Amino acid sequence: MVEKSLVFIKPDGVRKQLIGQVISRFERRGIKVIGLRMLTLTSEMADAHYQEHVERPFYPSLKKYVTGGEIVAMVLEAENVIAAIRKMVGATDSAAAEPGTIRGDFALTKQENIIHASDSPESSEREVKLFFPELS
Ligand code: 3AN
Repeated sequence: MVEKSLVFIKPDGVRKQLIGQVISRFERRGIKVIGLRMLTLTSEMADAHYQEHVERPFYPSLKKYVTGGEIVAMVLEAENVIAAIRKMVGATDSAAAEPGTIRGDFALTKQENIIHASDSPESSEREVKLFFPELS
């Protein structure tokens, strides 16, 4: 089944000039970029995007980090792409992420982990609507 995934390169990824390298990994795998935009997350968008984390103790720090610089958001499309991208991204805690994954190659901490990718068809639908209403 053809799926869409909402991915964004977080402020640390943009600051480390990894935009091209991250997008190349998806393109060379045969995944299509069907939407692409650079933006800075507002407080409201961060709360909406991380709705399941807003009450967590780490959320104030997470919010400061994700709203603290430009991000590059994109919609990626291919067959069964949500799970494939999550594998390419690697574990949430970059220190534990396998080498060869984006986090395993470019990051070392749990919070500053370079990239977000939708974790299910339900999150993808919600997140694409939030970032790219014209594509949902
Ligand atoms: P993933 O990004 O792998 O889907 P989530 O959805 O559990 O992981 O977490 C969203 C983001 O929140 C992570 N990418 C990371 O930046 C941050 N985060 C998650 N858990 C923690 C934690 N225990 N401490 C600090 N930041 C965290």
